Amino acid sequence: MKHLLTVGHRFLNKKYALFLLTVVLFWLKTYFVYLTQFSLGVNDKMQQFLLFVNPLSSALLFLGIAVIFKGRLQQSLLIFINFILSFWLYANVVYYRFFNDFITFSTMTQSTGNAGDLGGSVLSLMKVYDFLFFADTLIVFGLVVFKVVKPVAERWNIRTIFTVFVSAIMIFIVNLSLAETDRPELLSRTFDRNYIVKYLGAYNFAIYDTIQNARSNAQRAMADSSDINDIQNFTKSNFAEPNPKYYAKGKGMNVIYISLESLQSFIINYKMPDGTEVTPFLNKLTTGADNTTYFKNFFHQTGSGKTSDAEFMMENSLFPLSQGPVFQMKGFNTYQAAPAIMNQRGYETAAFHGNVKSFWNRDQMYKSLGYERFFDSKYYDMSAENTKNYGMKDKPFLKETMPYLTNLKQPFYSKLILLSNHFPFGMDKEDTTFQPGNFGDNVVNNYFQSANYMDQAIEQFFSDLKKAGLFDKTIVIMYGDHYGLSENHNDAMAKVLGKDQITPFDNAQLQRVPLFIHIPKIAGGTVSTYGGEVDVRPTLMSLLGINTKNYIQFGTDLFSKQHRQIIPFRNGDLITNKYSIIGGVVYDNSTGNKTDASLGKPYEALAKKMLDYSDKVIYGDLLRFYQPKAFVPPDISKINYNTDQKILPDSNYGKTSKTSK
Ligand code: GP9
Ligand code: MN
Repeated sequence: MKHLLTVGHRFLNKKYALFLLTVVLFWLKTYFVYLTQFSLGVNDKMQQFLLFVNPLSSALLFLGIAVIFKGRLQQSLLIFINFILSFWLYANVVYYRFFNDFITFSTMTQSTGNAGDLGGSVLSLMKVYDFLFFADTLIVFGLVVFKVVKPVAERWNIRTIFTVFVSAIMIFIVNLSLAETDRPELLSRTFDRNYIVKYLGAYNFAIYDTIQNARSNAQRAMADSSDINDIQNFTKSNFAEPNPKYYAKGKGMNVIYISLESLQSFIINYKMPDGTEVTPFLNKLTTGADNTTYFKNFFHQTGSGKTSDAEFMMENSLFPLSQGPVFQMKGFNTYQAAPAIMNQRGYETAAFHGNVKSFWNRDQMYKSLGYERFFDSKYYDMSAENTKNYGMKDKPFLKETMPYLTNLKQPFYSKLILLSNHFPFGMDKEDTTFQPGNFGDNVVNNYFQSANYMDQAIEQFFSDLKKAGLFDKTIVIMYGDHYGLSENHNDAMAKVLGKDQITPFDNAQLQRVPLFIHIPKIAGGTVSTYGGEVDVRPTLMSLLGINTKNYIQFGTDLFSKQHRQIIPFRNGDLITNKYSIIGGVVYDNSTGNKTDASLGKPYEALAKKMLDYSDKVIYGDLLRFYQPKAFVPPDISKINYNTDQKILPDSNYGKTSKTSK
């Protein structure tokens, strides 16, 4: 025993020992905390490996600072740095216990309620055993204070110090490249804060978040209140006067948006080779059933923020960004979004989505958009049979949403985001009897099955709305958020569409997504007006009888006679009712053939102006300088999705028939 102690003692007094011991203890502690304190959704061997490795580079990088110095200072710095890092990790643990999320720069500095929410409850979130989060700090502290380890008198050799930092950087680079292989575009798109922590660690996440935040603040600081003037003139002069046939026809009614995950228009009225329809219910709506209008020339305009970009356009009539998801990058801007507009007119506002609230930074952005309530996965039965990839399958999701919906104060403005028709579209056997396609590509084949499932889910939902007595006093807007089948599947898509190949022109046409608008008492049918996601907010506002002439918006009312049929995309392409301008080449829509490039010029100039102005609004956070008359921005500090939302599912729902129908 005594011998062992001497050996240990001798080892600890080697020049590099205390540093190495601190690094290893800290590394293992962090890994243990990841495993036990956060639910990071680690689901493959690579992710397991990265979770284990990722604390190492941070440990070497930060603790490495200590070894630039010698003697007692080196020891004190090791303890101090270890303490700061441990404290940061512990702060995240406590924050996570309450918010199920990680601390970000903005939640700390902005008075948006989050940090305030914690306030007095911090103590109640702390547990007796929490000192263990500092176990490594305490061990190293003990070794130093009780002089088990003596200070190293001589300075480390420069090359060794260098090696420490180079190893930290090398390990980080390998970590990042493996992470990007497992999850492409991790840093440029973020997805969910959980993902960055899972792949790169809590410390790297803090660095990443600080850089993003600094960049955002710099863009904002450069903006000036006069920057909004030209933009205001532009949007005002491009305002499309509402069509009296539709204006205010939905005044005072409820609103339900349904985001149809990855649904493309080609599937509407498509028949499988044996003649089976894929979406029989939606097909019926295209004939005007249920007072529904179908827009067959409607396009998604999303960028890398996919679903969230679509949501952004629908509610702000601004374009998403060409780089990075606007939900992630500009979640704290001032907006004048539809939920906020309706909320101050007495509407209750609620969003429903069967995935964790932090995905696409929704929990922050929804507050800025003015959503009072956000029902995320916490409110749903996320059992294995109800979920696949990201979260809830559409049928149980819509079923479980109903009793919340019927319990909202009317009129309400709500948004339901479907999820199960998501890449790669494979389904559980028990959920479908629909035969997959046979086009030589499993993703494409399964898409039909999964879209059919969504169609059934919506049919059921429509019937539930009728049973609950909501259907005749609710505007329902359903839209495909973005494409489901990327260009990588064009070989199979050519077979699906009976073409030899998919040309760039065809590909642009495939960006059509369905838009259905159910307006009680208004006759529906299929219309061929061209439009895109930015056009929906002005359309809805007209239906609700709200004049948006003084709002900054880049779309125009789809029902207006003055509606502008131009659809700019974030990759620089654009489509009008006459032309498709793809990679600078102008095609005539009616023939699909190339035509005179000069014909596209005026449209290109207009599209560029729209995108540039929209970017200016977002990067400069310009809406903080301007408020349309009678608009009051949401009071974000009053919105809280974390504690009980004081709403339960309607306990009477389904028991008694609310209608006499
Ligand atoms: C995730 C859901 C799907 O919550 O919105 O995201 P997507 O990949 O379609 O943007
Ligand atoms: Mn989506």
